[in-house]
Amino acid sequence: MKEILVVLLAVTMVCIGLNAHANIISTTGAITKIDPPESVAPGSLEHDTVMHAFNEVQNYTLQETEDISVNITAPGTYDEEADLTPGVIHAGKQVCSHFLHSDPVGVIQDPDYKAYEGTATFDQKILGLIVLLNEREGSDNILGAPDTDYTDPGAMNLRPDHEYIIVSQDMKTITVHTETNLHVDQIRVITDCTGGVCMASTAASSLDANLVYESSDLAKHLAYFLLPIGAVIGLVIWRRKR
Ligand SMILES: [Ca+2]
Ligand SMILES: [Ca+2]
Repeated sequence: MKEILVVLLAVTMVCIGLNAHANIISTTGAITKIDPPESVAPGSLEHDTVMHAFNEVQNYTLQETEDISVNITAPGTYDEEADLTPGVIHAGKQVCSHFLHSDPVGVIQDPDYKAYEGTATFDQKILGLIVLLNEREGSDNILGAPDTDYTDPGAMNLRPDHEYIIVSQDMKTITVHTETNLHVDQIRVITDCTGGVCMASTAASSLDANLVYESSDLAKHLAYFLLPIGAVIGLVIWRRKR
């Protein structure tokens, strides 16, 4: 019996280690989750009513020279640059990253624009948001999706009286209202992937009404469920043979 417990514990630990990742688990309004696109360069992923959101790197440990400066690090409403709560995510931290992108069809001149509003919820806590171009540049090489082209980056910039971001008290949901014309509006969200999130991820996915549950998640969670059972059966058979 003691051996069975040890095997169960060991398999559970493997599950936690392998599944250190963070997901966009639900979206509302204009924000729609997609797989990482080929490009988010201006003109390459356009839509007049959809702000696209996708996961970038997963479970990445920031290296020695890779401190990441961010613009928002606390719950609250941000509708101008003066509201920002800047900070640094330091080397050694395990992070996941996510990207939001709006780009209206064609080129719209001031004062016209397309407005996008919606929410995105993550299964892990947000460490920081990048909404300004200064911080955005330099983070693409570290946190960008490996096969996505980030040429000619943009940022949200929080135009006063027009644009805002609300970060929820639990640091897991953002509400975005952005207005885009000439260029693109882009936001990078960095979440905490310290340790593992196997149990947390499963619980969050099954609790959420509008969850984005991919077939790969289902297969993974099924594997996590079956692995310990298989291990125990194997151990019992092995002990009976001795
Ligand atoms: Ca455009
Ligand atoms: Ca804008």
